[in-house]
Amino acid sequence: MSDPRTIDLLLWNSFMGKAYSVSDCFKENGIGILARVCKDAGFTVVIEDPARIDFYTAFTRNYLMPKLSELSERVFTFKNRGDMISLRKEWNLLQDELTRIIREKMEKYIDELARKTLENRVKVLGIKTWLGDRFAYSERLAQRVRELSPNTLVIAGGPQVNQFKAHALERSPFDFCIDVEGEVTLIQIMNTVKEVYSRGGTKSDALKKITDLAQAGKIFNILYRDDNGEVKETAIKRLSLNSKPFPLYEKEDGKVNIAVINESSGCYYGKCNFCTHPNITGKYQTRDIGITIKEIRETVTEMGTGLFRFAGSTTPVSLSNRIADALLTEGIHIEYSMFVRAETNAKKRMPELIGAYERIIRSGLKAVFLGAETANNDVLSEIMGKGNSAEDIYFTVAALKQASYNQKKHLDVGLSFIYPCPLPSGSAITHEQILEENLHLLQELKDEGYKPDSVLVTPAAPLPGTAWQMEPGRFGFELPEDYFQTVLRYEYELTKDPSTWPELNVSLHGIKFVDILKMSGLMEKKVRDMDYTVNVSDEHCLAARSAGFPGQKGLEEFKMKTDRSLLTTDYSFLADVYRKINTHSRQLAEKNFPSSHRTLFGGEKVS
Ligand code: B12
Ligand code: SF4
Repeated sequence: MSDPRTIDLLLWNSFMGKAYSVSDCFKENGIGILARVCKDAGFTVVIEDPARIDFYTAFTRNYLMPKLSELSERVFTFKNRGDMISLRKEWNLLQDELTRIIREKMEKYIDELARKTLENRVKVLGIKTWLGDRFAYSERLAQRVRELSPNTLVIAGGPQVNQFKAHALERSPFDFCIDVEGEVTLIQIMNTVKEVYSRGGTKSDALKKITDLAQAGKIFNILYRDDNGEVKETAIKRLSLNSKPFPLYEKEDGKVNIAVINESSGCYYGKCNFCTHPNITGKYQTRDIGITIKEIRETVTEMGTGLFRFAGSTTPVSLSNRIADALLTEGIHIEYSMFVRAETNAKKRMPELIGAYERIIRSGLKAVFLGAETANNDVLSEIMGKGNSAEDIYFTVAALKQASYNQKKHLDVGLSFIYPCPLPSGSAITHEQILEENLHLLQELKDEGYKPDSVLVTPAAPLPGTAWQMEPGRFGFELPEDYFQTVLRYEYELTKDPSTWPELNVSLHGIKFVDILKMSGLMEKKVRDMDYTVNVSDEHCLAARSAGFPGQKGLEEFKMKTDRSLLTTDYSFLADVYRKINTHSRQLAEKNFPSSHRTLFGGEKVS
């Protein structure tokens, strides 16, 4: 007897009850790819993606908004220190109350989603997990679905699973997790479930069948529990990037029209001791330029999208140069941003690098982001394993900036530092010295006319699967027993003073977590005092410029207003920004059509 369940897969992009960052609402390429393969395989798929500004606005609305807005006006423009202390206190109390309200809303939302799962007889609930609260709510939904819709199989995947692997399943109520990429494994599971249910089987039959297949090594990329309840993982196998399908986006999906393109996956260097990207993406791959261009072209013509973000952890200049050539040759007009890495021997290679970056900028590159980490060469090699030097960082930034001056096109360059960071054991290097050297590099870049547009400072954190986490002693970290399980759900309370954040029992060279945060804050303040803009990433620069915020002043205004929007939950500014970005993205796309064919993507004729 065939099973009457109506939805094969409900795919939920996990969310935390409020907006987290400007980029939340960008087009969801990961979910788009999964939707494509499931539909191609004949399954009915429903996507529940709350990361849309209309949804956020309606969902998060709360009575504290006017008060938070009024207070934020004063918090952001405070004049005297005495006032600040009492303002902060009031602000933190309001934030606590907001947390309570959001939690209540989320409980209700999760309950409704679980009921929807039951009513629609969803066979498989797939959750794209993210960090912090979003992971905790993913667990909450899985638990509620178990209670209300016990026949639904719950599978988690996405960045947090990719990062934490077995730890993401160990104490979580998911039935299975899928690591690294979902397309093949999810379809295999869906087919197994379909087959079991069509024979009149139950969820426990499906669980057993999938576990048996996993134990026999017949399913790759799956995290499962063996007969003793121990979490096991099968071998990782990835699709070649060339055969990875293009995402299937719904039209008018309420998202921001910035699309992510898989021009490469992971990092060609992949040896930094602190970096989790290789662990998340698996083996580095580049995609055939022709396929990348095809995806860009299709996204431009079918979705009316002209803004892009490359997905590679570090797009090598050789690859971006070839993509630029193809874009220029084919006359495709887009704007995009990406991650880059400081080039080795950058000083010697300046003319070559400037030439390459000029071409890339001409093809539409608007913003890049690169990790400097530190300006001290011993730390770069012994601690970071970065494979380049402070000189490389300086000359890569200089080449990027010089290329943009030569082209008379602005390029936003974001530079990030890890401070405080581990120090080589037995060396006389101090944190103060590192701070000074970092600031000196920034001063030099500024004095020589190569000032980066944004500087990010993050404290050192041993992320899962990195050398820092696997050999904490070597790098001066002390980590608690339950480190993974704590960090898995740890929410950075961005709305609050770090001194009020929940304690994390981690130390670096004996420095406690709260003091690590203070040191990082100190560097950030000093960088700000040098007239640098802080904490704006490349995709945020792309968003700011597309929404019409020019120059340093524009970027500062954008940052301040988006922060306030996020902190007060008054999303009117974000909604306005998104409208402008979408108009800009559409106008860029329209440049690619002959004027007689230009239509607004709502269907209205432009000319
Ligand atoms: C491009 C990128 C972005 C883009 C696009 C994000 C997106 N749509 O996925 C932008 C710039 C918008 C972005 C924003 C953010 N990002 Co980002 N991003 C990346 C980057 C560089 C590549 C991601 C990517 O496109 N991969 C390719 C696609 C196809 O993979 P995918 O989306 O993960 O989906 C595949 C698998 O994960 C799996 N899968 C996904 N979902 C599901 C669900 C199920 C049920 C299953 C079975 C499988 C499955 O199958 C998919 C298809 O292969 C990664 C780092 C890296 N190199 O991986 C960081 C990364 C994913 N981002 C990260 C973060 C923190 C963020 C932000 C929270 C940053 C911020 N403060 O704003 C936001 C959150 C955005 C949001 N939607 O809420 C972290 C995630 C950490 C974590 N554990 O959660 C990463 C790992 C970087 C890092 N810091 O280490 N990001
Ligand atoms: S930090 Fe950058 S260069 Fe180093 S491995 Fe990670 S992505 Fe690659």
